[in-house]
Amino acid sequence: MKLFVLNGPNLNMLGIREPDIYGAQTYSDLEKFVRNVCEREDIEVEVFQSNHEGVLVDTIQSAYGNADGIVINPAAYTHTSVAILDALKAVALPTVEVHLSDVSQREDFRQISYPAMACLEQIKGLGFQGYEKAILLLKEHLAKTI
Ligand code: CA2
Repeated sequence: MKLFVLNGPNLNMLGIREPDIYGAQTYSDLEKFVRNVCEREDIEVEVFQSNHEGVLVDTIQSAYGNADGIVINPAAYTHTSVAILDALKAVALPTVEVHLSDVSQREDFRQISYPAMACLEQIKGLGFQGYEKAILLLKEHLAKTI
């Protein structure tokens, strides 16, 4: 079983500012956390981060034939990107959307998620644990379908 874990713009800045919203840990801590969970669960993983919408679309497309599922935190593109939604629909892989913060309790502009329309579930407000929950959810889902 292989997963792609994709992170969108500014998540590489984690731990540098706004620790009250996103926590004090860094992006490198997040990557380590995801790798540890996947190793424990015997899942192969590739972890990506990009600040560029087109690169995220290219990476989603490259999951086709190369991964069984996708965990994605599209960051700010969550609220704007029909291109990311279309890419997820195009590859049609089981996908879970994750947000570190509870976007439902934040500004109005964060209340829409385009990618969520192509996702099994949206997990929000659990910090790094949200990625673990998403990985376990995909593992369970794929065990029934592969
Ligand atoms: O809660 C999340 O995981 C978000 O996807 C994070 C995005 C935000 O635009 C989404 O609405 C919710 C922001 C990414 C990280 O932004 C930083 C800003 C300042 C310092 C460090 C990271």
